[in-house]
Amino acid sequence: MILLNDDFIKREKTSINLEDRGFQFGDGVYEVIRYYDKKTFKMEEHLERLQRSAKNIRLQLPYSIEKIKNNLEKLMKESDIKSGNIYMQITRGVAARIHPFPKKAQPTLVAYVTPFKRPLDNMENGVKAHLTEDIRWNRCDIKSLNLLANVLAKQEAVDNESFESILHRNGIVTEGSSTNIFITKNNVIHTHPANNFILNGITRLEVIKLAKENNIEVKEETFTVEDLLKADEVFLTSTTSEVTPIIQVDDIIISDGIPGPITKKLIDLFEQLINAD
Ligand code: DCS
Repeated sequence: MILLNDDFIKREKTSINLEDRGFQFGDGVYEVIRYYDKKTFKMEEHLERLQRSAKNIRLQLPYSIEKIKNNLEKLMKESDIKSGNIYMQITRGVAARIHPFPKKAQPTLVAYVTPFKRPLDNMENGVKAHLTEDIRWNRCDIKSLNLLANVLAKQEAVDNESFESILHRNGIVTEGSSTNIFITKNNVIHTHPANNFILNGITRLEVIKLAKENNIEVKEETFTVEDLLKADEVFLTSTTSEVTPIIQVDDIIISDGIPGPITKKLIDLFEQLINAD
């Protein structure tokens, strides 16, 4: 089943209208929401961000947040996938292809679930990352469907046998192609502040909260590529990657190539949060 606007329909019966502005312009916003054992994780926070993203691109949501939430819960409950991701996107709808907002188009909401296993191996052993330039626009805080620069960066990671690309703007580390990046130095966590240069990840916010509750100092301040390469520990966060240690950035080995103590502690705390929620 997929959710198309307010209807639950069979996946085989879905088709994309070739004049949907999501398809032609990437004119829309999206969210990826995790669920574990048929329980959604931080659904409200994701929906609040969806509202903010929509407002920022001047897109009126077609339904109330309450209605969207209930429909997503139903989609998840009725699926035979026990643990997975809910993917949802809302576009500015179907209209003849002209750049300005169409006068009559109704937004198109599409959502479906996909199976997803927790990346336990990566979390335990850590992953390799690749450094590349952040060539995105200046509104990375909007979870927009336009992901071309992110796709190019992720492919560069794959080409370099890495799990993720770490992006930098003029030597300042912003985030990953689909993750937030953290470093630790002398027991203090550093991560880019939540401004227009990064997506303020839901996982990022939870990890900052967990760290502070456990008396680990967090500085939401910019840091440089040099700081990254000299860090004690590096890790990334996202809905699908949770907290994943980074043990190598290109040729530079981080924390002797094994996940460090602060990262491990946060992995444990995050796991407790999943189980408690
Ligand atoms: N930064 C970017 C650019 C992202 O695309 C994402 C999420 C994050 C950070 C982390 O945010 P969350 O903690 O809220 O997930 N990317 C989603 C995606 O496109 N696939 O999985 C998650």
